[in-house]
Amino acid sequence: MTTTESGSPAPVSGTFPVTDEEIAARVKALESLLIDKGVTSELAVDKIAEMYEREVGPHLGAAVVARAWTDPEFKQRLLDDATEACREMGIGGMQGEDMVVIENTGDVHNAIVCTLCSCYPWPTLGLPPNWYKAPAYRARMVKEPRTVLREEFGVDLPEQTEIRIWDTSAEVRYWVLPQRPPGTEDMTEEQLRELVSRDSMIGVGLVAAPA
Ligand SMILES: [Co+2]
Repeated sequence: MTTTESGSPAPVSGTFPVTDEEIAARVKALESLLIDKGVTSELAVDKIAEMYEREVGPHLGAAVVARAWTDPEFKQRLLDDATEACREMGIGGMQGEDMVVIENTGDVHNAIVCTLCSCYPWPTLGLPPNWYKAPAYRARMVKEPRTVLREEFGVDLPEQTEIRIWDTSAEVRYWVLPQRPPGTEDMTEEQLRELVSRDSMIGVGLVAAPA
């Protein structure tokens, strides 16, 4: 495979699939071929998919967030170099080589999108949800984020809150450190983890205070 100077795979001109449908069709074709040739089995393919659904998923990102909320030095390291800070916790790997975490505050709300395709920080958030890959989300989130957040995700931000949208790519995979909700001062890191949703780390949700 051709690689760019930064070491990430470069698209092969003219043959690179561009839509999710094309990618899905190619994956299916490859999967059938590999199974036919005895290279792999349906079970092995399912196991990989399952790993990304169960083992590698937003609960890992949630653990990182809970640690950042309770350990200011870790939080600083996370904001300085997310890939390295996650590695400290044993979290990393494919599609997470260059992660950047941005912090939500009372003044600024951040959210991520991949305008070109569906780049996403797999090691901390798992596989992207379908809507993240949808052309409507990718286009509208850039043009009218406040409306999308309110109408599609029920996040109604105050007018004075600035919204910043980060275009995640194969080179830089952004994700969001959500705000720690009030009323959680006495909670342990383990308890805090349970509060952190995938959507809050994409920036299309807020972390709700415990009932
Ligand atoms: Co992309």
